[in-house]
Amino acid sequence: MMNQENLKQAWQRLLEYGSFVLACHVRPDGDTLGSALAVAHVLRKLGKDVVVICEDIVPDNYMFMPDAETILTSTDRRDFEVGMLVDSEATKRVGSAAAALESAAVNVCIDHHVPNGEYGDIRAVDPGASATAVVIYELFEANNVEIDQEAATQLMAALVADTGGFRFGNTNTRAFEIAAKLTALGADPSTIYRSIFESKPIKAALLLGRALNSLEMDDHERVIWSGITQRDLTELGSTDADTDSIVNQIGAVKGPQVAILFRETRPGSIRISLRSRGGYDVDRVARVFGGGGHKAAAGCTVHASLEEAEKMVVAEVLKWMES
Ligand SMILES: [Mn+2]
Repeated sequence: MMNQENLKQAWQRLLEYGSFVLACHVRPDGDTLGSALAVAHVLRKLGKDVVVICEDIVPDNYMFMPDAETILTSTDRRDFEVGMLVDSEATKRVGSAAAALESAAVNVCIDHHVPNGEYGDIRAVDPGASATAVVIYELFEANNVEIDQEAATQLMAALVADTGGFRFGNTNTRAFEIAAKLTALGADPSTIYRSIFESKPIKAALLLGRALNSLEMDDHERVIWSGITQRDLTELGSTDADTDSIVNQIGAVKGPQVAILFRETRPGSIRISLRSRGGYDVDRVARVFGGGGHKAAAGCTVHASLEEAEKMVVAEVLKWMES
């Protein structure tokens, strides 16, 4: 947890300014969206001029969050006093929103990823936090900022999303304590959970069906994987966003240590998502193919046919396992 004095200083410095641009990262998740919305909501209530930018369209399952419809995909304005990165630590993660951020007089970073750099004149970064929403909650609490039902819902959605509904390895006592407080402030865990995780379009469910139908495992059942072709997407009228949670479903099979989803994003280009359990490091495997991520979740892109990509990556995983 960040030191109270630093949280107080950071917030007091922010309040000196009047106009803010907040940038969510590309391929947005619930944490970047809910966290940015909560900061925007609170600042607007204080009479500030706030714009939230997310280059990619907000996924349907996050549209229930209060103020989600106010998020813009871009802005031509270059007159913001403050530019804020929310849930990322480098402007290259926010696409075209970087220009508005870089033109701002003051740069701010609120994040929970392990820092690679030192972006921002004002920083609230805590790698020990389950979500950026935790850092923001603590920022509000340290400064006696009123968290209304809207802000509580935005923060709770962010926390639920980043912890996979309090199931992932990043779930800790702070996450539960803050969730309890947000619930007391009016966030409804059941509605939030259902909106995020149980609001799949039928085409996404059918796509998951295809992926589960074509599951494969190596002879020793250490790795499990499946592939989705362009044809699968076209036939079901699905988009890439419909593939997002499939790898977690593959990883729900008992036995294998590593689950992989191969997605043909266009002919000859395969995007690969890897998940592991039992401490096996898939980041190392993703790096071999120019990608990366975390120990338990990583990704990369391979230029090959779907079949070739499956062979190469599974072989690499098995090689690491045997070494
Ligand atoms: Mn996050």
